Amino acid sequence: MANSIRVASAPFDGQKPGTSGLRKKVREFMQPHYLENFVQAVFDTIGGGQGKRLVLGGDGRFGNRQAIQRILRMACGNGFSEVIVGQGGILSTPAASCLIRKYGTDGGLILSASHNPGGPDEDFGIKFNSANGGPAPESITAEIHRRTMSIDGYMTVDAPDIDLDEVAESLLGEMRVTVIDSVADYAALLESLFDFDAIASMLGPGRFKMRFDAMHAVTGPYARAILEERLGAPEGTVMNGEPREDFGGGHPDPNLTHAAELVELMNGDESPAFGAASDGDGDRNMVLGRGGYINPCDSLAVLTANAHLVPGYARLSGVARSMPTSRAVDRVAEHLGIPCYETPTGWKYFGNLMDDGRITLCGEESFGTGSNHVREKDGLWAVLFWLNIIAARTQPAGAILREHWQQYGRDYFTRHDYEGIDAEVATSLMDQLTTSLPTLAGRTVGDLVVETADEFAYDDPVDGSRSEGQGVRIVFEHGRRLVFRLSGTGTSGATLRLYCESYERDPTKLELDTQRVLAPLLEAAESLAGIARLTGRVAPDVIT
Ligand code: G16
Repeated sequence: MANSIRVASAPFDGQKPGTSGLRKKVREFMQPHYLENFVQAVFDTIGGGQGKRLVLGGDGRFGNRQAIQRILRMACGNGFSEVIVGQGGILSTPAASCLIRKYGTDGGLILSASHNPGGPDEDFGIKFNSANGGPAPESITAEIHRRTMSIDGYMTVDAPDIDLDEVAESLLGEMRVTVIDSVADYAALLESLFDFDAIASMLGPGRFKMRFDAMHAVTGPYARAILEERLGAPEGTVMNGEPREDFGGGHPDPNLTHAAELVELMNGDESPAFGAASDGDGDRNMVLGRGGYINPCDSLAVLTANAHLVPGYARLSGVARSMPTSRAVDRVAEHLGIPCYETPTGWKYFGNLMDDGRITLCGEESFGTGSNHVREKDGLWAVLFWLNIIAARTQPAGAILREHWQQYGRDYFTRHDYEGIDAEVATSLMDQLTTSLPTLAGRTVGDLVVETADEFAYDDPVDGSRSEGQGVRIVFEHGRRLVFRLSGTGTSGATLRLYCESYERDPTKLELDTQRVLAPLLEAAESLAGIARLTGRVAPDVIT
């Protein structure tokens, strides 16, 4: 019997959850009591742990296993009745969401800094998902933060480590610890949504060739089990499939810059027909056809337009996208006669809409696509959705995309990221921009005339809550649009994101170079915001 112990501690500054949980440098997390204070704040916020049940797992990054052991002891010290842990401490974010829902727990803790790099000098993170399986809403994260500012101790027990490697049940004091297969429940859920027979007959040896880049992150075991073992894709379809604590030294962000190995393969002479990659914790996805990358905004639109071909999605109640995401999906929703919601950046804003039955599919420009099967975005789900459509239409991904543009027109879209800029400079840039907003309408910038300029605020139609300061929008004639916002997921300095889009209907202009098409808008962004002038940066660090 392990007796609860109270350990005294003092508050740390800055334990404010960002867009997706608390993300900090590992060294910051390694300070004594740092992790415990945050976890205790979570437990206090949900009304204590007495008799409650929790899902626990992470993306396997440096610090994952130790953190799980410490949280298990704390859960016991706080009176939880059961913690369900992924084998080896591994759970992808969508798999954790699936388990919370399936086993009806009171929530879950996911240890991940998502697409941020891992290792002793890199990033760690922790996020709390509520009983619906989704990221805690702002009202809860704000309360967690408030609690961290006054915390003076946490509850734990003195007990040895639990064996995380065997699927088994054991007791820690009176608390049951259930180590569960990390993949099985999630794989079964996906199998219930897609036409696995059609996908399997397409993926069989000697047929359609694809590659999935797990980037040495959490999806390796999931992708191997589903794509290779269940769907029969040849061994080797999954590349970089061994999860590593430092993601093999890479940056597990599935975009054109960081998934360069896959991008090169897809552009090569003998390229596979389809390529995909996922991120650190398995919720993001990037998909590529032969020779071409499919922008996440377009991907959401194509999935919506073709959902009727997928068994689990015969009927859509509605769709949603984050505000900076292009309006490609809006056009499909209009055509289908279903509502399309515009939310702030952050998956947490989709949760209410899904719980209320208002939307079935949703997505973001930041390589996130998902549905109401869980309450997180889901990388492998998106890959299977694409494979299901390709199998049903017997057409390659690139052809499906081109036909989509012919029908709906194309929303050219790019995002330019300026990373690690001085936080004060970034704030003052945004302040200057915000201050100028009332004067912008009607102003000519280069050849473009500003129609509207405002700061995005969101009123949640389900619970009536309001979220302000969610990005600056400047809309020019013909719906051309610039959006500026500061990232809520970085861990050093500030990251400025500039989103840029322009709609094209002319069928002869649908396959032009994105950066060239958007160059006049990008120039307007520079003259309005003075990024180079204020930050000294002449080019973005990442372009997607
Ligand atoms: C998180 C959120 C996403 C968001 C992304 C980028 O993704 O869940 O909703 O779009 O961060 O956010 P920001 O622009 O504030 O950096 P992930 O995959 O990092 O958990």
